[in-house]
Amino acid sequence: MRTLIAPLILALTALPVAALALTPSERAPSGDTAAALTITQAGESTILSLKQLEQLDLYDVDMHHPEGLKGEFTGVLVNDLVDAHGLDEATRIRLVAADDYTTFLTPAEREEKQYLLVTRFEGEPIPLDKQGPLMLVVPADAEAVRTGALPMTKWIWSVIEIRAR
Ligand SMILES: Nc1nc2c(c(=O)[nH]1)N[C@H]1C(S)=C(S)[C@@H](COP(=O)(O)O)O[C@H]1N2
Ligand SMILES: [Mo]
Repeated sequence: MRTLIAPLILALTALPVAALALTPSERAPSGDTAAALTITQAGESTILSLKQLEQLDLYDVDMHHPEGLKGEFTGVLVNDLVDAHGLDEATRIRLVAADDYTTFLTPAEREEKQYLLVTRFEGEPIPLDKQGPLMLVVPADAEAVRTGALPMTKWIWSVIEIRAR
C-alpha cells in the first residue's frame, strides 16, 4: 500500500502547475511601430510601439482566458517592463485601459505571481474590439478566476498606459 501512496500524491500535486507554465517564446518581435503603450513616471511619458515592447523577452502560455479566448497567449512580463524602464520598484503601478478602467499592482503582488502583458493571441496581434491590443493576464489564477474562486479585477484589457509615481 505505502508504495502506491507516494507516487499518487506526487502526481496529484503536479497536475495544476504543469498546465499553466510560461515558456520562452520562439516568436520574432513584431515590426509594428505604431504607438501601443505609454509609460509615465514622475511626469515624464515614453510611448512604446509593439516593436519596442517585444524587444523584451517574450513568453508563451496556453490558457483558457476567463472572458472566453482559449489558446496560446504571448507577451512580456510586467516585471521586465518595470526593470527595463527604470520604474521605481518600490512603487505600486497603475494600469489604465482605453475605456478608463484602471487597476493597481503593488510590488508585493508583482513579486508573488507572474503578470503577463499579452501582445498576441495565437501569434496574431489582438484587435481593440477583442480586448486588445494589450491585455494583462495572471496565468496562475486563470482556473480560480474561471470558477469564481478569485475576482477578475486584475485582468485588465485594452491597456494603453502604465503609471508609476
Ligand atoms: N479594460 C477593462 N478591463 C476590465 C474591466 C473593464 O471594465 N475594462 N473590468 C474588470 C472587472 S471588475 C472584471 S470582474 C472583469 C470582467 O469585467 P466585466 O464583467 O465587465 O466583463 O474584467 C476586468 N477588466
Ligand atoms: Mo469585477
